Amino acid sequence: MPKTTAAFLLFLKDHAARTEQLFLLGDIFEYWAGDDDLDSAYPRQIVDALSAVSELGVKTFWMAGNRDFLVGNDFACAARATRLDDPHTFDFANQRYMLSHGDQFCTDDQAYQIFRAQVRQAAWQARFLAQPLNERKNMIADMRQKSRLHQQQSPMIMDVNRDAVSESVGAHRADILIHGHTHRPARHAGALFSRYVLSDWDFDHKPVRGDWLALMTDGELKRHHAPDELVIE
Ligand SMILES: [Mn+2]
Repeated sequence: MPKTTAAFLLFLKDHAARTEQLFLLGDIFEYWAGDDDLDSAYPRQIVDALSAVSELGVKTFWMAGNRDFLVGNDFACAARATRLDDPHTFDFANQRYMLSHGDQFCTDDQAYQIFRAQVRQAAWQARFLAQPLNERKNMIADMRQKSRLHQQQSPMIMDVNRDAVSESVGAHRADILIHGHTHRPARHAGALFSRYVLSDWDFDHKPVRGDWLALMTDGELKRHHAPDELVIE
């Protein structure tokens, strides 16, 4: 998705570069075959852009998504990013924030949760990463093909399970949860906590979309929707 990539690179250069801290919450890559793929053109382009942001003094944090969960230490070093666990919490302006990719809350999709538990095991990852890079890419292409077929049969991406969210937010005593993954951008204000859902990014297809949240020094949390300057016609 060349226009989406261009929009992301502009976002890094023109917006992320002006902040103090940048939190990326997963699925920046469509897939990640392993850190030995860092020298391929596309990963290299993104890693160099992230590294350039860090060089400007922006502290960069990386959380894995369900597509790029194989990102490892070599990637983090090259991108000059600090890897975060999912979820990650921090306190700011009297609020406790909880950041997550979001897929772990989609507990109604039981088949997916079984798959997720399997591929997040160290042993599974070690076995997978022991395959030659080209074979890994073939396996991923095969899995993505199957996933596309599955999505054509049941096109709705599952939403989060509200009970799973409440339980996790309660356990972390968070006031504000921020996540993506579900492609359902919204702000859900509840009695106990608020939940901000980020959009997916797509500048190659209509409707163009790609948002981010800016946490200001006074504690205001401001959403930016795919600004025009990132859209290439
Ligand atoms: Mn995802």
